[in-house]
Formats: sequence, structure tokens, C-alpha cells
Amino acid sequence: MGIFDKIKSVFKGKSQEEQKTIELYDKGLQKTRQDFVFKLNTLNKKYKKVSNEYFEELEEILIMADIGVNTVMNFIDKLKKRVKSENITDVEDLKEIIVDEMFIIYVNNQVIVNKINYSKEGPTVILFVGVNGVGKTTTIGKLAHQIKNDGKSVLMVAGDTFRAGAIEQIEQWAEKVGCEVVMRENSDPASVIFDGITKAKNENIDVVLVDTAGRLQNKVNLMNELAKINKVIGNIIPSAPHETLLVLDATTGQNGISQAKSFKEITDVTGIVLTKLDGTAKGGIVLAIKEEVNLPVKYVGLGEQINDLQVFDVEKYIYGLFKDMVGEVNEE
Ligand SMILES: Nc1nc2c(ncn2[C@@H]2O[C@H](COP(=O)(O)OP(=O)(O)O)[C@@H](O)[C@H]2O)c(=O)[nH]1
Ligand SMILES: [Mg+2]
Repeated sequence: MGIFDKIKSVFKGKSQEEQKTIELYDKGLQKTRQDFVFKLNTLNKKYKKVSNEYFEELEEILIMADIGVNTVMNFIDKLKKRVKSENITDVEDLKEIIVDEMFIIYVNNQVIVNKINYSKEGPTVILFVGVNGVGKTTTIGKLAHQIKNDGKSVLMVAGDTFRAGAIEQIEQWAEKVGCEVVMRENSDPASVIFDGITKAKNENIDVVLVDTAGRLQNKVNLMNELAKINKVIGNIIPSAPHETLLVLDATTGQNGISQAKSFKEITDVTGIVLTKLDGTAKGGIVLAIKEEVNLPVKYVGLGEQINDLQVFDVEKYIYGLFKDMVGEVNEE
């Protein structure tokens, strides 16, 4: 079965709940899809037959979608090999292979671990890191809402005590979600986090979401700060933090990739939250993260609303990118 049929079949007979998340992916990836698929269709009309010029232009389109130069080079090499071995001459026949190879990049014979590593006993602590404005606090709000809907208790900890307005913002989210938040203005983040984790342990709260400040101007400072935070958390709950999620803004493209590389050097990042996919035509960054940073994308932000954070699902992602090409809807 070809990848297009496979993608289609994945979505047949799904529950209403699942249909809703598929719609979110569909909507959230609209900008990328329109840009990318439109360019691809235009390219195919121009060339019709596979040639070196065709590959050169394809390369450019992929780089513009922020898939990352190295990733694109390997990708084009693979396509060329398949063109040769499968005797493909018509560019239309290449479409499905392009989608298939993208899928392979992401899956790459690995089991994709996008599940949160929940602690079996006591509170699960999730630490959020990332530079200013990427969406850490918003993600905490959205995730808290989901966790609460799953019937678990959740506590927010306002470890960003530097930025003006940061405390009000997390407080508003806590109100919206209906959960508690530990915060204290003008104090040391590690001490607020100490209070938060202690409270969670004493009150046997299921999940603690810890916000941090995202100053990357000085790497050594940030590294020391995160080391201190990790130590404080680990002193209270030895297995914690159970996850350190790096939040990246998809609209910043390759800049996000360099942030990921930096953060990987200074702390033990366990996964990525990729926000604002809905706001960019460069949704290909998901593939670059996989190839160039090799960290699992655990969640994607597909909009600003409380329900717009979704567990990352590569099949839904590929569907969102290529649905117009797969042939179910003909928007082009
Ligand atoms: N469109 C869109 N906006 C988002 C998403 N996630 C966060 N934002 C917006 O990004 C801005 C910065 O978010 P914030 O949580 O304050 O970032 P922080 O500095 O990392 O805590 C806010 O205006 C959010 O509403 C997303 O997935 N999609
Ligand atoms: Mg914040």
C-alpha cells in the first residue's frame, strides 16, 4: 500500500475526539500546506519530467519550508536514488515518493517516544525551558487544562520571576484552568520552585508544571541557573524532573534549531514543544528538529486557544502537510 492510501486509511472510522484533533492539525498546518503544496504543484506543471533542474528547484522549495539544508541534501540524494532504481521519469509519480521519504525521515526505524514520562509514584515534575516569547507559559496553561481533563491534579510553579507581567500571566492561566499556582514576586526562581515542589509532594499532586525564565544572553548564567533549579527539584523528589521540555517557536525557523542545540548543551532536554505551527508556512521545521537535533517533538501548538496544544503525531502531521496532494480535498 502506498503512503497516500496509508495516510487515508489511518483516518477512517476514527472517534469524534480523534476527528477533532485531525481537524486541528489540518487547520494548524494550513499555511505550510498551501505554500508548500502550491509550489510543488507549480513545479510539476513546469517540468513534467524528472531532471537535474527539477531537483534543484525542489531543493529550494524544501529549504524554504525550513526543513534544514543538511536534511534537504540527504533527502534529495535519496529521491534521486529512488528515481533511478524505480525508473521514474514522470514528476507526478514522484509526489508520493516525496511524502513517503518525509515520513521515513521522521520515523527512521525508531519507535517514536512522544509520551510524557509520568512518574509511577508521587508527583511528576515537568520543567519548561526556552527563550522569551516562544510560548512556555501558554503551553503550561494549555497542558494543565488537558491534564486536569484527564482527571489528574495539577500545580503550576511560576519560576519566571524576572519578566514584568510573567506572574500575572501564569495566574490568569491558573484561573482559567482552575488549578493552583505557586508564585512570589521579586524572588529567586529556585526558591519559588522549592516551595512549589515541596507543596506538590506534601499534597500528593499528580503533575507539576514548572515555568522558567528564558534568558539566553549569557549561556553560562542560564546553565548555572538551570543546574540550580534541577538540584532543588532533585533534592525534594530524587527522580525529578521527569521531563525537561524545550519550547521552540516554529515561526523562528532555523533560529529554533540553534536554540535547541544550545539548550541541549546546557541541560538534559527530554523533548520539544513546537509552538505556533499555525502561524508559519515553514512547518517543515519538525523534520529538521528530528534530523539535526534528534529530540522527540512531544507537543505541537496549533493555535492560541486552550485546546490547540496537541500531542505530536507524525501521521497527522504528514496528513496536515499533504492532505491536498493525497487527494481527499482539492483546494488547489
Ligand atoms: N498562534 C499561536 N500563538 C501561540 C502559540 N503558543 C503561544 N502563542 C503565543 O505566543 C506569545 C508568547 O507566549 P508566552 O507563553 O508568553 O511565551 P513565554 O515567554 O515563552 O512564556 C503569546 O501571545 C501566546 O499567545 C501557538 O501555538 N500558536
Ligand atoms: Mg512566560
